Amino acid sequence: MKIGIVCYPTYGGSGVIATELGLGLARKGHEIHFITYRRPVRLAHFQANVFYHEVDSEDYPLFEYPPYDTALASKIVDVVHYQNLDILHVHYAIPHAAVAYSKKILLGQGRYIPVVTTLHGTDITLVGNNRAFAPVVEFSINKSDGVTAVSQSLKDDTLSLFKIERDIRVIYNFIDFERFRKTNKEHFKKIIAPNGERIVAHTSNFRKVKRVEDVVCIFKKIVEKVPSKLLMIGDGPERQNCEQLCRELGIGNDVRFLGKQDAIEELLAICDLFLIPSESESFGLAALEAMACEVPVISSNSGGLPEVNIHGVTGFLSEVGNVTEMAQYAIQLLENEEMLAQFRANALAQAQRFDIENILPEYEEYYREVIRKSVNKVE
Ligand code: GMT
Repeated sequence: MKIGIVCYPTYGGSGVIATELGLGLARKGHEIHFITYRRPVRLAHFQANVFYHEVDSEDYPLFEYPPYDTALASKIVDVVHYQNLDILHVHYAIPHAAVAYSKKILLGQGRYIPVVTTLHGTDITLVGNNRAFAPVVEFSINKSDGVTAVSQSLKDDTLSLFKIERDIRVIYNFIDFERFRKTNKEHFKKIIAPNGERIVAHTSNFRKVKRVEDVVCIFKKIVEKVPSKLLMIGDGPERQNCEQLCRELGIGNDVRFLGKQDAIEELLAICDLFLIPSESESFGLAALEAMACEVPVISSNSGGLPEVNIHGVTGFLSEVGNVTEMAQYAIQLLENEEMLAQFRANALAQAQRFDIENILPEYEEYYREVIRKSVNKVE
């Protein structure tokens, strides 16, 4: 198939999933066309049947905001037409509602392009916080030929927030074990934890919703009982406050802020525990990445996290904000070598359920189904 992928190209999970999906499909022989305003972070190397089309929405002195949606719609029309795509896969209803324009324009040219939209969460929670976006998100979902959600919880939230006229297929996020697996990085470990301390990690884009200050508060309680180090991986709006809090709590020397990292798997390989206390999380790809590297997870129980992290098996889950309980669970695990080893094995086994090798065929099958149903469609 010739597949166009429209995504948000940043370090966020949706961009990662869109890119890895495209690369995986390309390995299986499909021709993949990424359409986005910047090269996606994980699209680093040349691959024969992968193409990248940059959306160029230059600033124009007359306009206060660059007209990104218009530029995107035009680029989609161009790529679908000249590359003769079979299907478009759009990651996020917002900001990619512009796809609806492209469909109409192409229809005027006698071309029906089927569109699959994958919901990743933030577009849905955005509407939860601001109803002003609801009509556009609802329209994008209802006008798609196929809609997928990355967890059952996100599907349920979408159905309760919007008037949805079509079926939503749950296709879970996935992990590539070629890359995410436990490898021997003892030399890193010696630098970060020279006295054999436990290593705890958190990865995110440091948005408010990630509750990074909870990560610090949990760690403060951990380090009082178990000699440990905390790796804070990623960057974003809350990083500064978080660093300040570490200083105020007197744990600055035990916490390393590493910023955005490309080879996260090399850091996860030396970790004993992963913390993700998010306020809302449609899936929690970061938790899955940790589990694939045999790292148990202490998380909140929000959104899709309970579908990934299994309480008492791969880690523990608590109510959002219950840092005391999360710290107790963490200490319980870190102090018990046997239990930790069992949870590590369980985390890996659970992550294997989300192996890219199992999930890619689900997308391929779904594309075929959507294309089949779109034949002879005129609206
Ligand atoms: O969580 C973020 O801030 C990033 C966001 C994104 O758009 O990349 O992540 C969302 O999509 C990921 C991939 O499907 C999920 O693993 C995250 O749980 C989801 N984030 C939220 O729902 C807040």
